[in-house]
Amino acid sequence: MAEDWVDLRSDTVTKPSTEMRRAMSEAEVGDDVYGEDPTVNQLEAAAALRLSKQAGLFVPSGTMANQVAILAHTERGDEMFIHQDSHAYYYEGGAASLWAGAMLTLLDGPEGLFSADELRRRVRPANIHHPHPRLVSLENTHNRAGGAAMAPDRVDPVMAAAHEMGLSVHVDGARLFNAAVALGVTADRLVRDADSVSICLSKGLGAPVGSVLVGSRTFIDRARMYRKWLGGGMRQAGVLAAAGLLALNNVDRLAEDHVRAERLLKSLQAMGYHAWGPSVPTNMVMIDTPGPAQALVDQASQFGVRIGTMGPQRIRLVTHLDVSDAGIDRTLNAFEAMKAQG
Ligand code: TLP
Repeated sequence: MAEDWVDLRSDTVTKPSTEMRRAMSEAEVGDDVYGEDPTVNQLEAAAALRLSKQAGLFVPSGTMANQVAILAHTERGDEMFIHQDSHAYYYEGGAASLWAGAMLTLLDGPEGLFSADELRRRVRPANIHHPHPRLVSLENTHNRAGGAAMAPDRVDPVMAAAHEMGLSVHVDGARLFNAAVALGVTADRLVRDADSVSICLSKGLGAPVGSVLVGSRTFIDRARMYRKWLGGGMRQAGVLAAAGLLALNNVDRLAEDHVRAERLLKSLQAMGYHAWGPSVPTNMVMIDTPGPAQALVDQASQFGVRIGTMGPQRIRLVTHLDVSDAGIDRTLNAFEAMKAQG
């Protein structure tokens, strides 16, 4: 792709900065499978501290973080409750059934979250006919809900209901820091009652690779074994963790991405596009298209703007640290020209 493209397909496309590349090349490393990589150990501790949990586990991707968490929380055949639009159900290739043998029960609710009452209604009493209800998986921010940030008053009651019924709670916090910045609360507050949380370093935070799963020490010890099962034990992974440590410094600047996404949203709406975002938006804008979304994607590419589809008639634009104000101007000019082209 030409260097001057504006790439709004995802915040996963960010490239490591010069400073990050330098830190990677200078990282102190060891064999992490022996627990001897000082930079990985530092990153795991930093992530755990940041989220007020006891321990962390560095994994190659957000998908592996979620899957390792599901494996560590469940036994084969256990029931896991998840919103029908969540990444761990919608975009992970059925992996929870493949690896953990979990039965996924899909719940619905506005903006990527079901209510505590809905959860109570769906968790069935112990009975030989029913699977063991074991896990609730939440996602904050919620990707398919347009990057919706979920405040404590929305998630706390769901977590409380899960715990009342003896279920554990995992939070897919791939973009948890976006939620924290948008809501003006600390990230650890958002996951205060969660038993495990995964965060991605390779999205808006700008690291090239990596996620961290955090939870209690016992849980992380268990998770380490499952990471091994999935082949996610990396050796001198400190070169990657060094980037992750710097990525954690990029949390405050996520606010800039949110401002840019808001400008995109308002301007696209003013042009007559059916652009929308959730009630607490972050770094995403969705556009519902009257015709095939792919046609708009192809059209935009002629203007040097990359966007992605989220369904046959839905487009997603994601702001991140490699999209500047000039990139937003260029995108808006492209959409204006596309409107004129019809
Ligand atoms: N999401 C990607 C695609 O897979 C859709 C994106 O471009 O948004 N949890 C959430 C909430 C995610 O959005 C993603 C990535 C993941 C987990 C998985 O992370 P990776 O790609 O590192 O496995």
